[in-house]
Amino acid sequence: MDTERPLSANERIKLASNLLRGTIADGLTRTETGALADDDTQLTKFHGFYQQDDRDLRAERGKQRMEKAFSFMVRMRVPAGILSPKQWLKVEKLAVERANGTIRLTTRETVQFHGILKGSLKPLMQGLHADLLDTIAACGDVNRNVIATADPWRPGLHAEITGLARDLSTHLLPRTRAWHEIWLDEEKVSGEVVEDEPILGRTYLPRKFKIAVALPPHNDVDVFAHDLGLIAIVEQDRIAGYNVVVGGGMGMTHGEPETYPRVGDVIGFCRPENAIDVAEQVVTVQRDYGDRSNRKHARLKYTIDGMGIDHFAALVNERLAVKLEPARAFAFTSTGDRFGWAMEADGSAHFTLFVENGRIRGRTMAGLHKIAELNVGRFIMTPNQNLILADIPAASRTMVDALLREYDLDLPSSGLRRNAMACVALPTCGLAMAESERYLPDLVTLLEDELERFGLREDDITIRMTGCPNGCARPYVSEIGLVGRTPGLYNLYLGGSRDGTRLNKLYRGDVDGNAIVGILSPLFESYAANRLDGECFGDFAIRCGAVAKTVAGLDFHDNT
Ligand code: SRM
Ligand code: SF4
Repeated sequence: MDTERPLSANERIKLASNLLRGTIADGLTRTETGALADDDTQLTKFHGFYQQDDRDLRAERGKQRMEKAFSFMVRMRVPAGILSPKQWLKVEKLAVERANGTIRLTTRETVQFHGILKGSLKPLMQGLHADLLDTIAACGDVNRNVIATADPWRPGLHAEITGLARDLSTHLLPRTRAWHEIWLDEEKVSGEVVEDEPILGRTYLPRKFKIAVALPPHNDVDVFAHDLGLIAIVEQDRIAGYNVVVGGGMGMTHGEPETYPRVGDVIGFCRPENAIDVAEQVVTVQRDYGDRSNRKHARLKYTIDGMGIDHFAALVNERLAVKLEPARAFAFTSTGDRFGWAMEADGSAHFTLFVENGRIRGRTMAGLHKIAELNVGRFIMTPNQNLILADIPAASRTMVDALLREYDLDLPSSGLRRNAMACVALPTCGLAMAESERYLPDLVTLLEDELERFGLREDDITIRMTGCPNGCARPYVSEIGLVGRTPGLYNLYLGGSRDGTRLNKLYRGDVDGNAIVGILSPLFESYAANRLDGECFGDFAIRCGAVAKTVAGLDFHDNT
């Protein structure tokens, strides 16, 4: 750890916060403003919410000298993304009564509520808690929601890894009672705070920390994009243990090459009974060695690149009771979801529902309400912003199927659309430089026309868009990535692999929608004519770029 450089402002705020309490409770009582105190807006992240303002209204309200249209975004903690039908109904009720009437499924298997006014925060938190849900550590410099493969095929293995996700989440939670005190009115610890943070430390981690658990051959979680990934190794139908991947991350800043996306490195293998210790020690090494001066350089990926992967692995091993073994073989095939019905041997079934960019409202919400009222199965949110109605018993399948049809929840989509993801961006995200969720569906419609012309409509091709370079839809590991630069303009990346193991590359900077279609159309044509057997679009793009630009004349740049 560098002790010479001054600590970042957030470190000061955390230290002075009395274990994440700050003056949040007081701020909630102040009715003269829709906002909270500045320092508290950093602390609220640890409680699972962000202060935002409606950016569509910002200029007009500024002109009128009015306060910004403040509201809050609340993110739930749902390890492995699993909700009961009853919990789903509660989420919907709170979205309608306390937020903007929509449920937003995120790229990390949880729900975000948007547009919550200050006075609704407490009822919302209490409503969640009444159904055994919470928002603790959903954001902030802590271990975030732990995600695990959403696909419930192979139920025994799925149960084991989702159980691990839950245990990891619980084990790495902050110990402070601040959340319970502020939101549930739990009696305050009198006088000096007596809790301690044995794992995270009293100033928590230098930056956010994310864990994903994958079950090959499915890499729906994008395990290489996380600070820590665990890849289940299945031998004789049992989980023998997990390969340990460290140092993935997507965020970068335009024009700052010292910031970059990175795919994680595999550093070894651990037995199932040691997985939690491995996670704890990776977290504690990052706690002790991460950069607390410069938040743009504070993620684990930079800690690792600073000291070298071998040194990092050695530090983790030193702290482990049982050392890592050599990594074992594994293979991924895709990062996408499997849509439609999938049957289990016992007659039960799962239905994976396409939810465009994760936003649930209107008829989709009404149909899911009816299905949840049947009170069968489970709702599993996928890391691709979709939803699986899992474990539907044979006796209920016809009824669920009828509701899916009645509410148009089973309509087919093109291969490109069903593999598309967009981050939230405008109007709520304070960091957005361009549209994303509100624009990608229209761009996909234009691209579908081109794909149709070349007979590629049904081909799975991943396309991901973000409104800024932070990478919330993991655009740097998709086959086609679009990253917002300024309103209407995007950087276009090509060449991610279908299995999520390879970063794509910057292909063209500052292109608008028409230019994007103009660039991709001949590439689609060339792909249709010249692809190798089974070759996916991302691999084709790389092959064209690497092999003397013969097929499509691709000219790649480095993606930093
Ligand atoms: Fe993200 C910040 C939305 C997944 C990297 N992200 C934000 C904020 C909170 C903006 C802010 O700080 O003010 C966005 C809120 C927008 C809104 O109005 O709702 C936001 N991130 C999202 C979600 C909702 C995108 C989505 O459309 O689904 C995802 C919520 C995940 C969850 O449930 O926890 C989301 N964010 C991601 C991912 C993907 C992942 O983790 O698999 C990444 C890239 C992976 C990574 O962390 O490296 C990601 N978000 C960021 C970053 C850049 C971090 C960095 O290391 O540079 C920021 C900005 C920051 O932290 O300073 C950010
Ligand atoms: Fe906001 Fe940028 Fe994340 Fe999109 S990628 S949600 S614009 S921070």
